[in-house]
Amino acid sequence: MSDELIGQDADRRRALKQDLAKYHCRVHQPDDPPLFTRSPQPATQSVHWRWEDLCPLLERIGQEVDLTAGGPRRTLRLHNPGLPRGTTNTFWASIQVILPGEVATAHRHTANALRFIMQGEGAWTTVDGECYPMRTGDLVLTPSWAWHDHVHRGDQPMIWLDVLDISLMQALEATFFEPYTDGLQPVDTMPDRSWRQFGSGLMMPPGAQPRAGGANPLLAYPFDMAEKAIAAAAGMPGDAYDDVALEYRNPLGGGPAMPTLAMRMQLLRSGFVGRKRRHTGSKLYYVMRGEGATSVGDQRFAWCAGDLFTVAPWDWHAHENTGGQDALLWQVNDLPVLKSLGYFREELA
Ligand code: GTQ
Ligand code: FE2
Repeated sequence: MSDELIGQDADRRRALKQDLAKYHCRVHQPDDPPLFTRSPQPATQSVHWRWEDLCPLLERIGQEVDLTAGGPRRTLRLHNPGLPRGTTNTFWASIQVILPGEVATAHRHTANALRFIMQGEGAWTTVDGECYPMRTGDLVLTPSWAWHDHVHRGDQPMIWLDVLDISLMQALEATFFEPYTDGLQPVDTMPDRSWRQFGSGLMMPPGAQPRAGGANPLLAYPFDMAEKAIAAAAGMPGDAYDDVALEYRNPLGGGPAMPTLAMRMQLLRSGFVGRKRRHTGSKLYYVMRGEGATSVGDQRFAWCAGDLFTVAPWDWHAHENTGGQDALLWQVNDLPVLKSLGYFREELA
């Protein structure tokens, strides 16, 4: 088409814009962004948060931000500068601070939530009446619409990573929230109920059923179990990209631990240099131990214990252990969403 014809078409499109608007219709405009790109062009950025920066900020919000009954949690939100809100395009990650003697009152929401304990002990979370102690490295799930509250009886501040599929829930306009009327919910006399039934991962009650809505019946994955599993897997040859990685699974059917979020523990042994890959879906890493570096796009994140970083969708990335010790990473990602909808793609270097 000649420039002249293209110009005429553009003029007609612009004129149509006015006439169509009152009927809530439009045609593609010359200055609209393209409908499709050959590959993803994410707004989400790959970001590195250093523990040395986070630590004083957590101390500060502990002192300066109140935790009130029925109010929001006291959290430091990990904000993605490429997005209006959230840590990635599907989930929010925040570090929650709870001080000795404090309680975070009960509520429930449609967002799926999980907690990975960063530091501290003596806090308990109750999920639909089941009470779980929280220790460093434990993973505790709060499935969609489960009542939950947190109580801290220890004598040191307690911090954990919260991850919720808020951006996804908001995009789907499926937000529901309900505060509990009475502060804290009643606690079952038998603690750790789901762990007692499903915690071995190998054996479970005959005829075991998922929770309401098909959710994972197991609510807690303690660190000592994850550590033993990783140690056993480390006897096998490593993976060229991830060295030794294990995913937390739903014991009923073996799917991801949550419908929208998958979690992994990953060991990068001293000297490991991983290969590069990229895939759709976003992920967040938390460094539990060791030192290393992850190249992401044209950035290089040199990380150590306590750091967190995201890998944005379709960003090339590779991990390496640069320290003299094994490195232990914990990961959460939204791959279950991509995979269940047929949007997962991966490219290996
Ligand atoms: O602890 O229930 O980081 O409801 C965000 C929303 C934590 C929680 C968050 C929440 C919670
Ligand atoms: Fe919550």
